[in-house]
Amino acid sequence: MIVALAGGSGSSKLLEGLYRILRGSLTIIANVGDNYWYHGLYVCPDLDISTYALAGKLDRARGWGLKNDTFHFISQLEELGFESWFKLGDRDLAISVIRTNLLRRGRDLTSITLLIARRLGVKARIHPASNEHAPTILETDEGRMHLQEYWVKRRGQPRVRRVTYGLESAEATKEAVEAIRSAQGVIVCPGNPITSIGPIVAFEGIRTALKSARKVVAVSPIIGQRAFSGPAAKLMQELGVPSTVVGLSGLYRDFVDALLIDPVDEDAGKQVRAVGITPVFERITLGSLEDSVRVARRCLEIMGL
Ligand code: FO1
Repeated sequence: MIVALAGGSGSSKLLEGLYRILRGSLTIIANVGDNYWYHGLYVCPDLDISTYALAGKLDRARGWGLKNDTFHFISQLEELGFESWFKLGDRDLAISVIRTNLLRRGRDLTSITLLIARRLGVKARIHPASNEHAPTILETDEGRMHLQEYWVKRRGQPRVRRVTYGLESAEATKEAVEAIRSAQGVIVCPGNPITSIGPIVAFEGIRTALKSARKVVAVSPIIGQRAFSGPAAKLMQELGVPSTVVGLSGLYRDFVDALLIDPVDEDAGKQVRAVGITPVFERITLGSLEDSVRVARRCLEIMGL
């Protein structure tokens, strides 16, 4: 069994390649820091992005939501003068309705996520990092706000001073911790280290399990000493972390053994090695499924698989 830590659309691209190779031998631990209560519904974007990617239903161009979805629900909210900035699609809405109702009936997020994945024909296991609500909150120059409010409503514009992960009232699931403990290897997908991967590895149970995992390989979300998308780079810089593979290595040094880096970042190899991580050079732009499969294979090779 191979475990992948995933969050966001960057991660989903590698998940597609891993799933192609591993099918039922893949377990995903997905970020829950971006889960958001919206019009009484519990929306879990990273659980859904992972599920839809594996089911072949993700809108790849957007990187979230279901392909061929419509937005009548949102249009109606807008017409009624209610909040409509979070563009939850109509089909996507069905998933959130089911999830919210099952939660209200006492089922936990782990079993609900497995049920939805199974109903969509997914053979891999997808586990939320936690069953509890553990929101990623940003302290900004415009006040405290949830990640979705910062990212989607405010387009990542406020200046960020601090990020917290809601760890006081939440812990990692036993399924997530056990999956890492018994895995042949763990892959950290190319997600934003602050908002996608950070909230997963912040759970003590997960971090401890990662430190004794057989082998942990990460794929950099940063290419060419620049971060993947504008707000992500801005966020890292405002938190005092250079948005480079060297900055990333500093964040991952406790638990990652090897880091896949694009050859354009060859100069950073020495500094990555200096923090105790082995740099592995590989083209990591995941434009096509072939790219995703090639990078996924490389990760497994590094693990000796
Ligand atoms: N991202 C956007 O940029 N705008 C949206 O309106 C939006 C709606 C949305 C609805 C459901 C869902 O599962 C994800 C959605 N996302 C949207 C993506 C989401 O905000 C983030 O990309 C993730 O939370 C980070 O992984």
